Amino acid sequence: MILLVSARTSSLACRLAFVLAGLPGEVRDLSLRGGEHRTPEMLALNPKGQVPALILDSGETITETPAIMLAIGEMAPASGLIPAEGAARWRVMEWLSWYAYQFPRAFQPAFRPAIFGPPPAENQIREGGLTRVAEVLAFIEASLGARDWLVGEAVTAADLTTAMMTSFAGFVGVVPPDALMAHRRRVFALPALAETLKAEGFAA
Ligand SMILES: N[C@@H](CCC(=O)N[C@@H](CS)C(=O)NCC(=O)O)C(=O)O
Repeated sequence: MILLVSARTSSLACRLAFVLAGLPGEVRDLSLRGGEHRTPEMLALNPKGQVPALILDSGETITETPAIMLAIGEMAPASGLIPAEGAARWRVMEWLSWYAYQFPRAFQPAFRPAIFGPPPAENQIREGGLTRVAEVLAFIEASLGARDWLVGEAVTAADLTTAMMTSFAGFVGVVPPDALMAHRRRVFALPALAETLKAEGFAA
């Protein structure tokens, strides 16, 4: 099994899940700048030309963060990343679906406003994105309350997409609420993640 990622991109969340799950296989870090995700070989594996992508031993490729998280969680049930059943499972899927909508809606205009409109509109588009980033973080903060983890008593896939978004907020210059910084510290302190976080360029 191979997980295709690129350091300092949203693929971080699936990369953390893959490592926490302890699945056999390789994490392959592609340079987006170098176009490594769009070589003929990579496009044959994933015509979307994006990371993350999970290449199964069968040769099938699974894309989209929520689907990859589900695959990883189901292949490693003991990890608890995707709870086995009931409301906890549905709640994690709810967070992942919400992430899949909110991340491009909020963070992409903040990162790359030029994709969404011509130069005169860029600043306004960026500002709109930054406002939505702050709203997304405030919503997570309110949902987390005084708890350590978003769902249940241990880390789940929902905490990994959240920790990634908390990091990305910093990249676009939005200061995350203290509670989310503390939440990210809890995620990043998981011993299994130390090497991966170093490889992604996060200080120990
Ligand atoms: N909907 C996808 C989005 C993946 C995505 O946007 N990946 C970006 C990195 S953050 C990418 O590969 N960009 C390179 C490109 O589109 O050429 C998911 O949630 O996994």
